[in-house]
Amino acid sequence: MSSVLRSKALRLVLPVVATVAIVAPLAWMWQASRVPAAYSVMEMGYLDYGNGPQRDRSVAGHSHHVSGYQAAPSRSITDLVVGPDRPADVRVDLVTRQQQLTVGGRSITGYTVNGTSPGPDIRATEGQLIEVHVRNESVAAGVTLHWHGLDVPNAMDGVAGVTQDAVPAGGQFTYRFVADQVGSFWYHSHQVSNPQVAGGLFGSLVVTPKSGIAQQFDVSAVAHTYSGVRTINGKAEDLRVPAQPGQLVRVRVTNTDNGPMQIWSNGSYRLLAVDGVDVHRPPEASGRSLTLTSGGRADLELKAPSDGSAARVQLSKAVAVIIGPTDANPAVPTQPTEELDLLTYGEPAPLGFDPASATRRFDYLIGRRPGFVRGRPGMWWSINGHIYPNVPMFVVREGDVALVHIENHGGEVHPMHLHGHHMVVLARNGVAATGSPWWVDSLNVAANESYDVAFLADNPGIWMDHCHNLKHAAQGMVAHLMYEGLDTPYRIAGAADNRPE
Ligand SMILES: [Cu+2]
Repeated sequence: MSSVLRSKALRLVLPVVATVAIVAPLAWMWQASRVPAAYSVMEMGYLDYGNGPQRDRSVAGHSHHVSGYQAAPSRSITDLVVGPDRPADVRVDLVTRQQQLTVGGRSITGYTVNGTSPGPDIRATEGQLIEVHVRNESVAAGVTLHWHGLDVPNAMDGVAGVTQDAVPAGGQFTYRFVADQVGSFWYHSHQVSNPQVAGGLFGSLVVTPKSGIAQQFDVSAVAHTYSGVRTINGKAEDLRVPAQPGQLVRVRVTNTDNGPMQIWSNGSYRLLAVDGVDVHRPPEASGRSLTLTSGGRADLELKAPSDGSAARVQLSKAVAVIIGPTDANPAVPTQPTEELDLLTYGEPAPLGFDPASATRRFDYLIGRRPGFVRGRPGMWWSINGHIYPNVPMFVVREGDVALVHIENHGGEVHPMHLHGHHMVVLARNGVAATGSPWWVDSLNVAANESYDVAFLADNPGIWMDHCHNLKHAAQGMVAHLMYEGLDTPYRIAGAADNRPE
């Protein structure tokens, strides 16, 4: 072959080689991002033992998939229930429907529980067994109910495709759990949760102590934005509490939206509890705005002013809780620029475990990178550098003390929600917490912030550990925490069309 011909041939071949070199990895990435018609969360991504013990070291070398792990005897999460012989103390029947809602005079396509959104308040006393019977009348995509913040037995956690199959229209499911925790919680669908929660498929759940509460009024204020309309308890208007001068009011605020909410008042307040856990010795706070993260709850105590005027608590700029005479109309207070910082609020108290004795150390590093998710190209959320479904499965053993280092390089705020456990904040941006133990199930991690949190692995199961901006979750910001030796018979997608996000 002459050198002219050779160079001609090269000129033809090189672009082809270059194209293949570019396209082949892309095609592989595209292929790898597609998920099977039905798959177990146990087969997603890779195992992360957090430098802790591994059950079977011979598996660790090739632990990209969990299948080798499952070769060891395992127990199904379906066993993780409250004993069926124990009778219920509180029985609730719920019916879910897809229907038009009227909010602020506008008709909105949404979802109801027993005909309303929010659904009924579920109330129980500490230690009672709650039994909730759900019948899905008309939600075509199916429903589940997740008990946000209640660390229920795993099989009752209500995550479609992980702890149960979605309940199809015409189907039913019974949840049973003991209300061992006192405080403010909420329930919401965890099937196609982004549109279903945005559309109203949720309600409040409150567990009061046996001894009762100190306040004369106990008010749930479920904040939600329906198609751009800000509401409290489903109404686009202020919530009025007719307290007499000097009377105390407990306002249980739940943020059911995807983004954080600001809370502030025209006087002082005490923050009694966060995410269903009491703050230890909370002082009066004034001139401070409180950030309530997506999915989070804040119990505020307010006193009706002794001069007969009204206290006003803004839940965002749009709506407020007004405490005092029913005809009072206090002005909207200016939002304070200073924040109530839970890193220093209240006084220290024992945690019940020692973070210094940690047996697992995990990273949860949030970023963004280009790639494919479910066959679609884009800039996607990443967890420890990986994008869905190649995300970490954090592995613990019962009794482990786990530390999690969270860093947000994702450019947006991420409300991180761990199911089945409460995490205590040890530090933010490297600065140690010095106030009351700051327990959360939903943590507002702003852009460029880092948090160090710890939890005790005391509730066996397979638990979601995800962003509660449910849009982000649907974009793949989902990982799981599993206890070794467990397995689930449920599948994402599959015949039940389980889509937890
Ligand atoms: Cu997020």
